[in-house]
Amino acid sequence: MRLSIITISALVCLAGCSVQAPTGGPAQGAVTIGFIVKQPEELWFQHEWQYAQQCADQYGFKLIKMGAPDGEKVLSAIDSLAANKAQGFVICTPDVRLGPAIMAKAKTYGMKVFSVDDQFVGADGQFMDVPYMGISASQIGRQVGESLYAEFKKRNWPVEETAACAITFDELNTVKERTDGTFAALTEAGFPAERIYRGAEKITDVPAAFDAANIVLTQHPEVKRWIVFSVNEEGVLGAIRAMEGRGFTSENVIAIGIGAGIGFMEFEKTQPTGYFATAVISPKRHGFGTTELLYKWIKDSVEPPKDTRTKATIATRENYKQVKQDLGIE
Ligand code: FCA
Repeated sequence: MRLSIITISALVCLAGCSVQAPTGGPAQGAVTIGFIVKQPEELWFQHEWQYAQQCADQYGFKLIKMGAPDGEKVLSAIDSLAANKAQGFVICTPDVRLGPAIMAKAKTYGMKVFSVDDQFVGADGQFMDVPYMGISASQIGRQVGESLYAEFKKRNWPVEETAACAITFDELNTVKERTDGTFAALTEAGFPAERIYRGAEKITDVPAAFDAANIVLTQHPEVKRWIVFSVNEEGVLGAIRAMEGRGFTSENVIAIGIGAGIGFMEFEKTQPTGYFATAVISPKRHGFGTTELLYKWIKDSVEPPKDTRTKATIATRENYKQVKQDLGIE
């Protein structure tokens, strides 16, 4: 499931690689912006880049996209951006506790910083006062729970044969809030809390979710029907693949992810899988929107809003094309 390093480097200038500045440096008044992401192999982040590039093309500034999966790569990415005369960057950090180090380095170069998806946490454990755009995580998690419960009821599944598999990653607040929200909505609707089994993943990707789900499945061979939720689409997909490996199909799995990539690919398959719906969030708002706010901050000194939360729309195989069109995503 992981893309090879060659594929990744073809997609992205990994942190530390040098980007040639135009001869003589950027023209007077020219703007250069970086867009650093923690997991460049994840579709969500590739889509954020795609929309950030649309913004750069529309306004005519230079965009440098970089993948930085750890702290060292983040810091060298910022050095590389400085060498390319970037005035600022948008970042989804690989670790929210890097916030103070990132801000300190950006300050030495006089760069502006806009955080996206994952919010910086300071040494005191509080969220940092840095412009941020993220999803309305608890609310979206709840939407997932309500939709899962509605489908469970619609199918008339006997509760004693059904359990929920939650693939979680509690180290990161924005994703913990999602699975906590789903748990709350399911239990408030009447699903028994003791039938929700958690599998903690080591990182938020498909192979890690696959491993976490296999542990849950091994522990609960008695379960005949599964409800599945997680922090993102990858978490749900890993669980579905693990379930398929044990003979579960769309007939006995109801899974809902959060994202705007892999879920659509599941819907495009002729044979339905357990992937029942996606809470569609917008990589356009996060990619284009953050980059545009940062550009205006650099160019026209327009201060961006401090905290922006975006919403989700639940889409199934039946209506996902319309939902994508409504959100203006390709
Ligand atoms: C976090 C998750 C990603 C994506 C993003 C909006 O960064 O790790 O998968 O859901 O929030």
